[in-house]
Amino acid sequence: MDRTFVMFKPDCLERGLVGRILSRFEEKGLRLVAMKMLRVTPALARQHYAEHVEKPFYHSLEEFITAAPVVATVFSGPEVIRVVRDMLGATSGLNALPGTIRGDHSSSRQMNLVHASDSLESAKREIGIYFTPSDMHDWDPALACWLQAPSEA
Ligand code: FUP
Repeated sequence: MDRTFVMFKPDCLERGLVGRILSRFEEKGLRLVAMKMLRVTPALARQHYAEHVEKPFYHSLEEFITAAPVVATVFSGPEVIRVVRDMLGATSGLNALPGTIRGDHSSSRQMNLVHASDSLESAKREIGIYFTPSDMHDWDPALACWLQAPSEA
């Protein structure tokens, strides 16, 4: 099963939305396999957002992502990288469709509540930044047999 890195950003904590949004992933049937709370430092922000460091919005993005703690998680599930990105919606909450997490709760391009990996390669890279292999807890929920047919596995 694939894994994806999902981070509840400072606005999510400040607005008290972590529980509600985490529940949406649980209700979808995704499996939580790692979770930790931390404060992103400027150095960690530069590592996480390496592809954006030279962009004009980077300074503001770094200030935002370091402004309060985050909750870093890993979820597993079938096609989980695409499924979580679809659940988040477009990057800007103003463009994200109603029914998506950002569409329902965000009106901002920067304060878009949750980050999720956009490819297998970035999932591996981002999980490696925040977690060690011993932080991962693969487990088989008793209800798994009611989430997918055996033929789909
Ligand atoms: P996403 O993959 O949806 O998280 O979005 P991007 O990788 O394109 O952007 C990374 C983060 O930079 C986003 F969470 C929002 C932020 N951002 C800005 O603050 N301003 C911009 O103009 C574009 C992105």
